Amino acid sequence: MHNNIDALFSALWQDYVQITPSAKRIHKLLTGEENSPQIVNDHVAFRTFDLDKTRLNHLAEHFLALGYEAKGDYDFKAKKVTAKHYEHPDKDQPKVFISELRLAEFSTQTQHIIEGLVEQMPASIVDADNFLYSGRHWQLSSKEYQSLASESEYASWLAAWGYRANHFTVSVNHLSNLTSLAEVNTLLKEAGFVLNTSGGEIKGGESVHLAQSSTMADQVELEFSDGSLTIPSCFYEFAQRYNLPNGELYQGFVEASADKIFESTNSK
Ligand code: OOG
Ligand code: NI
Repeated sequence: MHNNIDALFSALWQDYVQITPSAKRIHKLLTGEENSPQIVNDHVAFRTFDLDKTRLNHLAEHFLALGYEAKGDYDFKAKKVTAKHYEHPDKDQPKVFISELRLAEFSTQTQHIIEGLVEQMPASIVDADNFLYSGRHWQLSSKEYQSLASESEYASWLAAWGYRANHFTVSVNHLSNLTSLAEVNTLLKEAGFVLNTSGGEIKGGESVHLAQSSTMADQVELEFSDGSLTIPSCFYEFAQRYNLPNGELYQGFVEASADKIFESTNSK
């Protein structure tokens, strides 16, 4: 496991931008060319399957070892997903959102395909330093990919891309030249980026202490065992947080909004 937070997030970012070219362009757009202030990440998100070898807790271990603490628990009934978020005592570090797909709630065909993928993966790999940006550890055919996608686009995304950051999230509160999420969205749309409009362009808002928006994932050509397909890779998210009545900035997530953010990797 990594013993350095900055090294881990820097490796995650390098892996992420390789398959998410728009994230690099958006990063430039938001910081400007001159005197670019640093982008602060609100959070980074990961996905996994809830099989013994790969469950959420194995991913979380990497962050617990770096001093992160478990905070919120979330349940997405329709998506058949459970999630947790983690925070570091140093509030300048990004939060981490990890979710897992509940296989038992899927058809036997989907369960069978996913068990077959995870079987190919050595158990010890989840402890490796680079596990969180190691990609997929299995052979996958485009037929299997499409079969999974017909039941769950979360499942097909994870089968195709494996273990890596699913998205990074810009903290709008920390931007110096833009003061609201609506302004960020306008800038993105003017530059030609496509936003996720499921549940509205802005999910949540001041009333739930968190406003979020995201791009639709980039489309990237990926090699399968029987040829290649152009499929959604990763997306970029933007989050603006508001104070709680006690004056502290809200640090959690909002289930109804997150439910729609998941759809940023849908193919349409
Ligand atoms: C996670 C979606 C939820 C948020 O900020 O609410 C989320 C995912 O797509 O894996 O990131
Ligand atoms: Ni997110």
